[in-house]
Amino acid sequence: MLSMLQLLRAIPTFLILRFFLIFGNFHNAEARNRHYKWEVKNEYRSPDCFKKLVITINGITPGPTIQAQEGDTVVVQVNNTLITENLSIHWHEIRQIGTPWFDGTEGVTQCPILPGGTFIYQFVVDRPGTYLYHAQYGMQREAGLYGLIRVAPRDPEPFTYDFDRSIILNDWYYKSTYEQAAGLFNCSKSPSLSTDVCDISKCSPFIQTAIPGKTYRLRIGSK
Ligand SMILES: *[C@@H]1O[C@H](CO)[C@@H](O)[C@H](O)[C@H]1NC(C)=O
Ligand SMILES: *[C@@H]1O[C@H](CO)[C@@H](O)[C@H](O)[C@H]1NC(C)=O
Ligand SMILES: *[C@@H]1O[C@H](CO)[C@@H](O)[C@H](O)[C@H]1NC(C)=O
Ligand SMILES: [Cu+2]
Repeated sequence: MLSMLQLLRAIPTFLILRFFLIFGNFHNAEARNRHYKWEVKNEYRSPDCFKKLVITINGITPGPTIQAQEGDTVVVQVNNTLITENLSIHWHEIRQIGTPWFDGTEGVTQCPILPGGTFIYQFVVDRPGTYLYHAQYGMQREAGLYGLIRVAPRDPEPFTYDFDRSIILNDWYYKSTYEQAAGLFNCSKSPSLSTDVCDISKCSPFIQTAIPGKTYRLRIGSK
């Protein structure tokens, strides 16, 4: 008797679940808006054991990965919480058809986002693939202000894999980017992986483990 009652109670839940499953599938076929809220600020980080002032988005560098599907509209509210620096963000290889003012080229297609200011970028990702976004102001990109945009295709992918991994290549200096800017991308100022600057026994560089027999998709971002 009790189990019958539980079954009856479960029916509405089941129906609601079904409804969402159907609704979810239906929704997937349509272009959607992908909303992001970012807070950009200066913080201390030591990704390879060397502590330095970096620029984070919502506390992390590289910044959050934007996930969307072909044809979706990406909406990113960017709050500039840097104390003294202007800011703008470029969405690399996104064509900005009909929205050139969201391309992020500071001083050309937009005024910079002033310290304490907010700007909402809104653009369509019309082609599937993996893209980069990065700061387009000063050397903020080298200070950590960059990340990935993953745009899934509408049609199923023609290949299968067990894991989907991303690697972004970016310049990284131990001197602050303000000092570094004086020598303008002077490579002889970049660090080596010697133990005097980085104790590898305590803090290794990035390692990607792999399980034998599994297929990995690697998305590599660089510019
Ligand atoms: C960004 O700034 C707007 C306007 O000042 C504010 O409403 C919002 O809460 C801020 N968002 C974040 C993530 O700090
Ligand atoms: C920030 O941008 C404003 C408007 O373009 C400009 O007047 C100001 O000089 C810039 N500030 C810095 C520190 O570059
Ligand atoms: C690059 O940095 C090195 C070492 O600090 C310095 O000797 C050299 O003059 C710099 N080159 C330029 C073009 O600034
Ligand atoms: Cu770019």
